[in-house]
Amino acid sequence: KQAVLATHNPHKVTEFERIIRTTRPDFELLGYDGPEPVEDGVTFAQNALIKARAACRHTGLPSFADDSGVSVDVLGGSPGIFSAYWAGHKKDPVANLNLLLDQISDIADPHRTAQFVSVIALVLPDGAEHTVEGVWNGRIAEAARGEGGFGYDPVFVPDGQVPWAERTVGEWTDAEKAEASHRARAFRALEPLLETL
Ligand code: ITT
Repeated sequence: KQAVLATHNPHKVTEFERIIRTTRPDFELLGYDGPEPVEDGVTFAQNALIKARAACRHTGLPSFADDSGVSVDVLGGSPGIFSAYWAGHKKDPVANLNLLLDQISDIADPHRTAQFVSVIALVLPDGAEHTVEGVWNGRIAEAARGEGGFGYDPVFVPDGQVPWAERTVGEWTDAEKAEASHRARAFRALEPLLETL
């Protein structure tokens, strides 16, 4: 069984490989370096579908894509679908998370709630389309910590940790993140559909 993973983000490839390996070692993820469509949707689901459709059209194979980001409650859900380019036209993860820290610098801890969101779209050559969503609740830290993961991981503190030993995702291991993340949650929801490929 195989499907194309339509992303140009190598971190997403590594994370999906790890997520899949634990429950579906037989499943083969094919890379994608075809044309990148314009992501002009207004929701995670629309953008995920745009990417998955383009890959399916280009390869003729079942294709899935992840559109994801961080939604901060006190910012009304921003950066959301604009997470990759929050600080400008160039994808600059450090500038992005510094801008976010700046924007909520006067907000105290209990109000720094946020979600990591991943929507995965699966598009099949016969035209069938599916989307699934994974949400990971947490808070934005006061400062960046840790070198792991990518993007906003150094400033995201997932809920459910022991209060005196809370770590940002940047301080988690790759294996820990692959168990708990928004991406893992979305993928688990997609798994029954992969059975039908
Ligand atoms: P593709 O569109 O090619 O998949 P991309 O990185 O541009 O790659 P998105 O448009 O979905 O993907 O943007 C996702 C952004 O959201 C990403 O660049 C990060 O800034 C943030 N993000 C998503 N998942 C994350 C995670 O697991 N940890 C930290 N930040 C994340």
